[in-house]
Amino acid sequence: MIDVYAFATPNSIKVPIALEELGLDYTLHSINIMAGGQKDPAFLALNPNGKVPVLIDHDIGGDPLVLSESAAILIYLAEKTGKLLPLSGAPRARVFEQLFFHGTAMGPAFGNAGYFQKAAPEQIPLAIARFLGEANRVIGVLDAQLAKQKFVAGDELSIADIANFGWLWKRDFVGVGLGATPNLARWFSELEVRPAFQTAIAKTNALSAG
Ligand SMILES: N[C@@H](CCC(=O)N[C@@H](CS)C(=O)NCC(=O)O)C(=O)O
Repeated sequence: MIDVYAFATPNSIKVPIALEELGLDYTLHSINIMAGGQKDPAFLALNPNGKVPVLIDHDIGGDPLVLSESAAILIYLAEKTGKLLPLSGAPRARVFEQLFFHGTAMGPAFGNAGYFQKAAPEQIPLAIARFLGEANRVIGVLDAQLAKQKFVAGDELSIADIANFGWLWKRDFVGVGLGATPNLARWFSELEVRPAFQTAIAKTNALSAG
């Protein structure tokens, strides 16, 4: 049995997408980060960092595994199933390359671009220019990558695609479009119609509906 604590956010949705692609059963629990649910003591006991997503795997023999950090969760699920991550060598290194690029380049750029435009208590033009510029630069890098191959790390769907999809799914919050990145637009439209992605999007959106 797998439990996932999440909300309709870019980092949360990666986990249900991976679980749907992998065909694993799970139960989704809503942590309303707009109402401070991520700071409740019960949730902080699961993730002292106070952020979604968190996954609990009860079926590992002994104590359940309580895991935070979306990229770590994606790697865990890929290794548990032997799917969405090549087992060795260059193909595996390429997936990690793209996963770390996502975590260190896209994640901070998109998160800060959205924050400084939509959530910050004051408008700081330099901060907006810096992070929005970086967000657009990052999608240009991905666009060039996707001109050469079907998926971000090669010719097979991997956890690196799932990681990048989350923030692009929420690109309106960031103020980023896909009009100038046709290869990234092609990749996004191919992913979002996959049945597993459709199911995960519906289930994740429902977390914020209540
Ligand atoms: N590095 C973390 C980032 C998680 C994160 O930033 N989660 C956001 C939602 S996408 C959150 O919980 N925000 C609430 C807060 O920061 O208080 C991951 O990849 O899981």
